[in-house]
Amino acid sequence: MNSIIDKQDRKLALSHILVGYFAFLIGTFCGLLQVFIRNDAIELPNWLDYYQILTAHGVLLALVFTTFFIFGFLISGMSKTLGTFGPKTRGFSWIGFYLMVIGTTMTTVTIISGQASVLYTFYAPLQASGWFYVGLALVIVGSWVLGFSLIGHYIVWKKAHKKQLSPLFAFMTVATIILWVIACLGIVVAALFQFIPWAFGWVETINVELSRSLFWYFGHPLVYFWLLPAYMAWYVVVPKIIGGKVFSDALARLSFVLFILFSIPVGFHHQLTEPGIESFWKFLQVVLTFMVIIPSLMTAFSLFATFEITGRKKGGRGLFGWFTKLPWRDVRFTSIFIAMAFFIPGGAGGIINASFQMNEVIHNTMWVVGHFHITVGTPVAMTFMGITFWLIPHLTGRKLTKSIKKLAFIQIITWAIGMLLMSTSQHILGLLGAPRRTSYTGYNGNNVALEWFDGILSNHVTMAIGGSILFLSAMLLIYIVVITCVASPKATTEAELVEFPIAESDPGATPRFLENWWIWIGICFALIAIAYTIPIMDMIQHAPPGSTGFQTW
Ligand code: HAS
Repeated sequence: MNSIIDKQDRKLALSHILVGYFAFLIGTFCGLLQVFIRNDAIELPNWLDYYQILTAHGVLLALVFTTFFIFGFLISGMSKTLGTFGPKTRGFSWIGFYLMVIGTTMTTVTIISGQASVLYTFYAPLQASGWFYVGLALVIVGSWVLGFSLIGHYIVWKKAHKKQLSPLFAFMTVATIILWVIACLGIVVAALFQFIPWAFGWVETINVELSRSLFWYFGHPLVYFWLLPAYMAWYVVVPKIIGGKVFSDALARLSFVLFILFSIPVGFHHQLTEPGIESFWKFLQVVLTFMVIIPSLMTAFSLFATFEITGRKKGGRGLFGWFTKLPWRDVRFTSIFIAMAFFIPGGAGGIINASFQMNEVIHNTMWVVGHFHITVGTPVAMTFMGITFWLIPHLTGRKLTKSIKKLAFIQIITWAIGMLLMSTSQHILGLLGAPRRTSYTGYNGNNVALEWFDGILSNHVTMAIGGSILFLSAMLLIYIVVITCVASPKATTEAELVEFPIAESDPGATPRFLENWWIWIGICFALIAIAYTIPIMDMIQHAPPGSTGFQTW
């Protein structure tokens, strides 16, 4: 294992992370505008509209920031645990990076120029410029090139270490990339054979139900592509930070295998209220959704066990004495612990969403917006922040200074407060019936709608206060990123170098077949075939006339 990552690999990783944070900067500013627009508190210039901002917010944060940051983290960890990249791996990784940058730029230009106010789920029959879809396809292709170059690095290591289980970080990276590549098949087929020909006018109409189903075939595993790198930090980095070790190497690997199997054949749980899909297939995919909850619950169990064992080793007595022994003054731990804590209600909300009857109540309401701000917006994003505090200094060879640690604490506390206010009010608004994806409207003075704005601390005002605190916290984070990148003092000795924490994990009792990827890929495709073949065939064979494109902006 490298003590310090090779300079060339650090440059590659840092480039990804900085592009990710540039997208984060623009995306969070859009978020601030949104909460004020929804309160009718600001008037936009006529060349800009709410749906343009909302599209930019979703694409730049949910698709761009996450993808670039994730690859920056995976590149660092793979170089750390498997050794320096060979020239081929590094060369292909740079190609993947530039493809993603070009694709992101194309997509962002179409949004800013008002040709793609279709939101990040780009539901047809809303039709964006064809270059929007080409740009997204390039981001996906670039991420595949990156993914395969990391798998290439893994294969080189495996050849040199026959019969050995790979280090846990590398195993989890490969599992995440397998999940990502299989999940992207849906969106690549939709983009290449539906959206791009339709948007460029080569075909008149689009099969809307099919395009949405292919999107959600991709859209739900997309959330695990976000979550699994966070879980990698939870499983492999946090135990090292708290002075412990991985609770169970086998459980950690099994949980990632279960995500490969169950995270894809569940997309219909985003379409439970949609006609055109028979109830049986929705029901089957809801059952599979509840299967995909299991690896998350296994993770929760494993984390609690890690904390308790480590806390007791440090002298924690009684039922909860171990809790006080955890390193609360270490922002690298506390940030990620808060992220985990948010995932308890976030995950519980997911279970409500997936319950057929309850989905009828919350679908397309602000409840869902509240859900994803305490899933991707905090467990994932705040874990990425917790990683950032040490990863950027590690990659730049700069110190993690006391002042930065203090600012980092302020940043995570303000993020947690802002998110608590904003997400809670969004959940309540959803239960009161407030729809998502709408700009400000009083519905002609309708009493029910006016209730959403009732009182000084109405849910909308609370959402705006929470959103404003989040924005300030985000700006503080950007300041921390810039300072740790270019201004913090350089480490002059080995001891001053910020480590990349990797916990010890004992694979002694781990069954070797867990690393036989072809078994898991085969079962994954079998489950996908069972869950999707007949309903997708039905959507094609009994396709309605299809829709031309609409630009409602
Ligand atoms: Fe979700 C909608 C169901 C997880 C993100 N979800 C969304 C959307 C996004 C999103 C972005 O069934 C909106 C998409 C759109 O724009 O329309 N979601 C689930 C389910 C899970 C789930 C069942 N979602 C996530 C994750 C996300 C994410 C993770 C991002 C990272 N979601 C849905 C459904 C919809 C939906 C429907 C569609 C709603 C609609 O109708 O539109 C499960 O994976 C959740 C399992 C997790 C748990 C929690 C386990 C707890 C853990 C933390 C333990 C912490 C510890 C630390 C131990 C059951 C692992 C110590 C803590 C202490 C406090 C001591």
